[in-house]
Amino acid sequence: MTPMFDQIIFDPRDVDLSKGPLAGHIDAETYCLGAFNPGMTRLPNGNLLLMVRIAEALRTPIGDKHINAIRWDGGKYCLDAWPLEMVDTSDPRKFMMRSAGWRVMALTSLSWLLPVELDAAGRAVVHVHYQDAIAPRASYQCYGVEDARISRAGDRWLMTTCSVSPERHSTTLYSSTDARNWQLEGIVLDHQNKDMLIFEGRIGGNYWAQTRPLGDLYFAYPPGSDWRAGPSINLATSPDALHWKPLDRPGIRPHAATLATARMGGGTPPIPTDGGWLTLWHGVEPSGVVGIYRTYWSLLDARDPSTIVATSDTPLLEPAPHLTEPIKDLMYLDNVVFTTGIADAGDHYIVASGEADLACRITHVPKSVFGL
Ligand code: MAN
Repeated sequence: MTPMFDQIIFDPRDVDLSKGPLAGHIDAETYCLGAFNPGMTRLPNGNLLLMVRIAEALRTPIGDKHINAIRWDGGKYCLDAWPLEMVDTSDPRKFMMRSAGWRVMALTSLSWLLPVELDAAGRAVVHVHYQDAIAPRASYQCYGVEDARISRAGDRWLMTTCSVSPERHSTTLYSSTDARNWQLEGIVLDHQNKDMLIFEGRIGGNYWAQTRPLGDLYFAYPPGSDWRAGPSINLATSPDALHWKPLDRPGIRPHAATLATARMGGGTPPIPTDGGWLTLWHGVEPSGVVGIYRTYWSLLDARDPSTIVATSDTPLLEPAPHLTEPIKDLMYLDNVVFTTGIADAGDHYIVASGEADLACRITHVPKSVFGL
């Protein structure tokens, strides 16, 4: 596929942290590690809204044989100092505690959400709404709010985010009647759930969502099975978007025939099309510390989204080093494209992704790619 438009639209150089929610709260210099993984929706004025994940990190996290992490603490922010000998810092996004009997980590940055308004075509930034930034507000988000996904649901908007804390790593919901002022509705999926996408439309009166429970224990499919055990995209339904019942049937699963999608998770909220629900998702090929993230697509049956009507094993989007070339000095990992938003634009879709956990990438994809 040759996209009609494929560019980095917003990156850390565009972020003014002195206008952000942490400004003045931390007695240490911070910088923008990444401005990425943007949720996206169309605003009432026709423009596009990106909810950009700003990962704000300490300029000098290590000192005096300790590594520091930022934490929200009831309206204030504080630094926690961990002795270096206690931690493993090989993943640039996090550090792992060595002594725990299971995997325990802390983050090298704290994320919050910055509303960035684009023009209707998604080609240029129109305004950055610092005053409407979303920062942690509850103890279950004390390590940050990440990876917004926005769905239009009738006359309101629903936004899922990943909330990070020692209490749990959960999915939280925000709602809005104008996509500008967001109300925190609380946790909707418990520990080890992120990448929750609410369908843009109801089925049988219910809300539907793709979910992605994440653990480190899975049961093997029998030898010769089409499927590979591991993180997959499941489905859930809800009468009110707050209380969710997992669907008994599986959703999108890793195929045994390829390692390219050995791990997977939802990307964009499923949107209705003539061919069924269009969903973009990420597949991860194990490689190095983080893996190679690519974007794939599927069309799901309009009345039974557990049935896949069409899909392709050719990636829709791959990491694009040529796009991040001008900001390569800011890169701290590579081989990641993480698609998080989609908007209809007539003969094509505008697709929003995080590139390399660093910047926001906008790609225009002709509908014909999906047979639409
Ligand atoms: C993973 C990555 C990070 C993220 C943490 C916590 O390690 O997706 O970017 O901060 O999970 O959600």
